[in-house]
Amino acid sequence: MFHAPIVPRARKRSRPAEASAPRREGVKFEDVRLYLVERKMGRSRRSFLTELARSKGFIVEDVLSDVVTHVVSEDSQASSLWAWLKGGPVKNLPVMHVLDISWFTDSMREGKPVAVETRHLIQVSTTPTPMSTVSQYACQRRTTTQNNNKIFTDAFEVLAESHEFNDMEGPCLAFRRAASVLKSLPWTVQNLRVTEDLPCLGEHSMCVIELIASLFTSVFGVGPKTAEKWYRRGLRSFSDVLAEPSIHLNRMQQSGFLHYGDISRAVSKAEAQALGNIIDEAVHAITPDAILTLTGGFRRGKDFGHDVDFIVTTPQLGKEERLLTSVIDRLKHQGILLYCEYQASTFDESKLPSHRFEAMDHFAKCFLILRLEDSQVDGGLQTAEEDRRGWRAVRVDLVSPPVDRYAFTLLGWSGSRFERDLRRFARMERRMLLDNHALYDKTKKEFLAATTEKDIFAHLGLEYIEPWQRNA
Ligand code: DCT
Ligand code: MG
Repeated sequence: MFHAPIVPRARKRSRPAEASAPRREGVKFEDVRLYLVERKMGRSRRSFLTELARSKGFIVEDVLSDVVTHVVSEDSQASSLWAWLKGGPVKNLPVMHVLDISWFTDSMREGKPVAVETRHLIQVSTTPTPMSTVSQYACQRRTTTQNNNKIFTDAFEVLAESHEFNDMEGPCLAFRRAASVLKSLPWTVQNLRVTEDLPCLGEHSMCVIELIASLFTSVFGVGPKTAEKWYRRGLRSFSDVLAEPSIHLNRMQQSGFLHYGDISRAVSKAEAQALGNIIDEAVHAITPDAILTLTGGFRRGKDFGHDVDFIVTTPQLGKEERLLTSVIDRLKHQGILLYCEYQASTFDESKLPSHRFEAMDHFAKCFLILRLEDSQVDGGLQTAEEDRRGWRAVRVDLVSPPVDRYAFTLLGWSGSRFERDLRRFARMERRMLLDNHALYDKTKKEFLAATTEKDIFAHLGLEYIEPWQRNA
């Protein structure tokens, strides 16, 4: 599973390397993940409080993300804090506690996370959210020189000038007004969702925002941070990036640019089937009784996907990792391996399941780009008319869990939001922890075994739901 979507959408997985993972030794409260808001608190006080909390066994995340459970802020004005939070990337804000420093100090004093009381909560007043109160009139907005949305306002102003040059007053004024609204925001627009309530943003402005927000992240191997860095350096197109001598693309990004056209195009069911045949041949040439299962969107019955996901394992517990590396070698010798990133297993069966939706599982896996020939696909490739190459690049993910974890991986990798809610249901309704590795019952303090997905649903006291009914 990779980061280059067909259409701009949230990255499939955040790489642990990109988010500075908090230290893990001495952690006492697995379920509580703090995030200290630096604004108003200041950097040095924030790092002091971070060290203090970690020394008491708390997990403190360096970056605000969906894994955070408790956001702690000091002296922030509720409305601007909430505006900033809602303008950010987190989707789980509704289930996060947004707390005053008093909760933090109470918890430090007690040496454990104290129960959240009303006095701890930073609540935005019952008036409409700050976004909907942004006036359409500049004379009712406070706009400092701190422009948090220069990325977008630069583009709007260029478009306004070009329309002015062509005597198109209407669009010119529209882009100027849109730029003016974004300049007044105390936070940076991260995606279209947060702009829905803003005034003066018409359809064209929204398109520009979406284009810019996803300009570079649609390249395989380029995340939001790199995209932002390139944009801030004035780069506006792929050719700008490729022509810029100071930019050194890593292997992943090189492949992303090299195969951009192919891997930005949807993969059809027939192409997925053809890839299944290729992987099946490779797997069973190495281990005749190996287990190969199609997962991801195609298992849920989707007709198209942005990649093809498989589970590859072996009935002999512990041999799965060697099987994966042998499959990779075989694909390489067949001359169809265009790119490979292999991640060895870091699975630790003593660790409790993590409820972090975005956490990558610890099983051995590989992210591939494979060359798929037209002749291998029933009905031929999904390529553009003028494309006469006779092949296309396709992204394929392979994950290799130990066979006793197969059911959990199959459930997890069959995915979509359904899986996230299954984990949330387990945690909130059953005091159980579920992830791609295991199911743990916190009441009985034991792991629950499962050889099929149905076993897991039964442990959770849920009616079994077929994969094609999980397109939540
Ligand atoms: N997954 C996971 N852990 C993550 C992210 C995803 O276990 N941190 C699972 C959920 C779905 C599965 O991996 C495949 O991921 P995607 O290919 O991104 O999802 P998809 O449903 O297959 O989407 P698409 O059809 O676009 O490939
Ligand atoms: Mg997929």
